[in-house]
Amino acid sequence: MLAGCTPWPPETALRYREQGIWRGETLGTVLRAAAREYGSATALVHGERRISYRELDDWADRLAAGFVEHGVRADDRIVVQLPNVPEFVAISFALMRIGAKLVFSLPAHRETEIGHLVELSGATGYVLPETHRGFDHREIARTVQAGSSTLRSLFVLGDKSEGFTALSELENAVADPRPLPEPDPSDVAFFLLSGGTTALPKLIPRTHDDYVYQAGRAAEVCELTSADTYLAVLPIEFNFAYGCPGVIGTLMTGGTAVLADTPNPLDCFPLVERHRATVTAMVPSIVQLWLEAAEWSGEDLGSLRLVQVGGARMTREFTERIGPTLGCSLQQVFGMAEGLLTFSRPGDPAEAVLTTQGRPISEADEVRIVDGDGAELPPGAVGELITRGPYTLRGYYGVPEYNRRAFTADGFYRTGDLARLTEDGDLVIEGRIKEMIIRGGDKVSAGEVEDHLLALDGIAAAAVIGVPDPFLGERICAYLVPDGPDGPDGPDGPGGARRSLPELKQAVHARGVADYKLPDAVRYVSELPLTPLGKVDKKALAAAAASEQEG
Ligand code: OOB
Repeated sequence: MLAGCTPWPPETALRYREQGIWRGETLGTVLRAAAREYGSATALVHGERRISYRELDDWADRLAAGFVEHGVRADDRIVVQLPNVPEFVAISFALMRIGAKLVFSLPAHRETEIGHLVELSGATGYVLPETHRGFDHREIARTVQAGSSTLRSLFVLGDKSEGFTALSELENAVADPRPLPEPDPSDVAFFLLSGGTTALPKLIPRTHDDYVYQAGRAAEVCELTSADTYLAVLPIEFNFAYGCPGVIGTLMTGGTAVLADTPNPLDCFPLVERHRATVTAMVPSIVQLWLEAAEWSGEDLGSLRLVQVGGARMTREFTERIGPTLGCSLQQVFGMAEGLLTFSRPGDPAEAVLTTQGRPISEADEVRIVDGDGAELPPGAVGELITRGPYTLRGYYGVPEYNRRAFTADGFYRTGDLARLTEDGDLVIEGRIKEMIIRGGDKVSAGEVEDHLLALDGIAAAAVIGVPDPFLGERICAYLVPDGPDGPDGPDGPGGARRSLPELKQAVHARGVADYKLPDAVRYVSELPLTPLGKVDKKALAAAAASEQEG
C-alpha cells in the first residue's frame, strides 16, 4: 500500500479475502470484464453522446497510454476536478489502470482548496475543465502551480494552450496502446475528501478491493440489473454518486449511467423522461426542489423505481412525501466518504424506511454506539457511532497523530455522528459531535471557515455554527468579535471591522474558496461565550441563535 496509508491488519485482510468479500480485482479489470460482457450496450449518456462499454474501455486504455507517454507513473497523485462528463469516467479508469492515485476534488473548489489538495497529496498532475459555469479554472491551475514544488502537469478538458496539455492530445498520443501491468488490488485506487471536522479536509485512501466490494454490494442491495438506468444528479466526485452504487455500481451490473449537468429538476426531469431513468441519488435539499417541481412539471417520471436520499438529516414529514410525489420507492442512505454505508431496503416495513437510515450494506460491517468512555450502549440509547469493516478506512493519508484520535486502538473509526440503533438493528442518526455544518448536503468544516474569517482584517475572534434552515437543513452563521471595541475605524468605518454580510462574503470569496463555504449570516458580539475549559461554547451560540429565531 502507498506509504502514508494504513493497511488493514493482515489477519483481517486474510479473512475478507477468504470470505470472498475482497475479490482481488482492480476497478480497471472490472470495467474490462463489463466491456467483454456488455460490449455494445450503452455505458454512459451525456447530452447527445452515448458511449458503449467497449468504447469506454478502449478510451480508458488510450488515455492511460497517453498519460504514461506524458510521464505519469504508478503512485503519482493526480488531482481531478471535472464536472459530470464522460471524460471524468474515462480518465478515472485510465489513471487507475496506471496505478496513479486520483484525488477527487469538487467542481466548486477554488485555489485555496486545490492548493491544499496538491500540497497534501504531493500531486504531480491536475486535471481541470477549461471553464465551468462561467469560471476559468486555468487561473486556479496557474496560481497553484506557481506555489507548488510538485505540480508538473496540467491536463485540461478543452483546447491546448501554453502550459496545458489537452486531454484530446493524450488520447491520440499512442497509436496502439499495450496493456499495462495491473496495479495491486489491495493498493489505493483514489483518495476521497473527508467532510472536514478539522480546518482542512483530509485524504481518505480507498483501495480497489474495498471500492469494488462497496459498489458491487450497494448495487446488489439496490437490486440493480442491466435493465437499470442510473441518473447521476450529484457531482460524480461525490462518493454517493460515484460508487453507492452510483456510476461504478451501474457499470458493474451492465446498466446505463446518464450524467446530468446540474441537479436542477429543469435539467433532470427531461433526462428521466427521455432515458427512462430508474434509479437516482440525491441529498435532501435537492429532493425538496424535485418535490416542488414535480407538482407542476409535465414530464413523465414514471420510470423511476428507487430514489436514494442521504447525506443529511430528514424529518418524517419530509420523507413521507417522497414516494407518493415522485412515484417511486424511497431508500434512506447514511454514508460517508470514509466508508460505512447503511441503506433502508426496498422490502423493509414502511415505518422503518420513513424514520431510519437502515442497516449496513455488508454483514462484515461492525457498527457500535458508544458513550463518552467508549463503552457500548444498548439499542435505543444515543451515543457516538463507531465502525470498522471491509470498506471503511483504517487511517487518513499522512496524518499519524490525527489518526490516533480518529480511530480506537482496535481500528474502529470514530464517525463523530450521534446515533442510536433500533431493536430491529436499524440506524437512526440523531446529531453530531463533530464541528461540521451540513449545508444542503455540502459538508463545511466550522474550523476552516473560522480560519478564513480570522485571516481578514479587523476580526479578533470568530466562531461558526450551523443554524437550522428550512431549505438547506443548516446554514452557516458566523459570530465575530471585531478588533477593538468597535473595530479600528468605528463600527461601520472603512476598516471594515463590521462588514455587512455581502461585504463579508465578498472578502471570504476573494480568498479563493468554494462559494458553499461562505457565511449565510453574521452576528457581531463583544466576546464569544466560553466553556469552563475555555473553549468556545458553541452550544451557547446555538441557543442564542435559536432564541433569536423564535423572537
Ligand atoms: C456523505 O458522505 P460525506 O463524507 O460527505 O459526509 C459524511 C457525513 C456523516 O458523517 C454524517 O455526519 C452526514 O454526512 N450524513 C448524514 C446522513 N448521511 C450522511 N447525516 C444524517 N442523515 C444521513 N442520512 O454524505 C454520503 C456518502 C455516501 C452516501 C451518502 C452520503
